[in-house]
Amino acid sequence: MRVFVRIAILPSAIWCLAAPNAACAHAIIVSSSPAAGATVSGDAVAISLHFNSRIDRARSKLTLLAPNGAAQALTPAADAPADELKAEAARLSSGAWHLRWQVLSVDGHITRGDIPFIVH
Ligand SMILES: [Cu+2]
Repeated sequence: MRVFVRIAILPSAIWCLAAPNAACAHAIIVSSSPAAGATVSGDAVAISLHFNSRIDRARSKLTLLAPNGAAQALTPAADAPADELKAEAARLSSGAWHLRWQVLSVDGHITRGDIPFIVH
């Protein structure tokens, strides 16, 4: 299982590198459903991304990429815990999908990643 994480370097990131402590708490993904590389059955998928710190949900994005490359924005559920993004995806065709996430953590840093999964 491999999850790619890129950290956007903002001016405050320099401070972050100089002081790698509690002031540097950008959001790293801890676990996800579906997991990277997972195969899921059926055409409806409950999406849940768990991060190591609180995130700013209003400034975070979830995008589903279909097997044909079409992108669809998902609206994160408002009632999820402060360190999770949850969404529902329905009517998924069979094939190779990607879930792209971008989150803003409370320390002001943006992290992003891409979770590939198969709908069977
Ligand atoms: Cu940070």
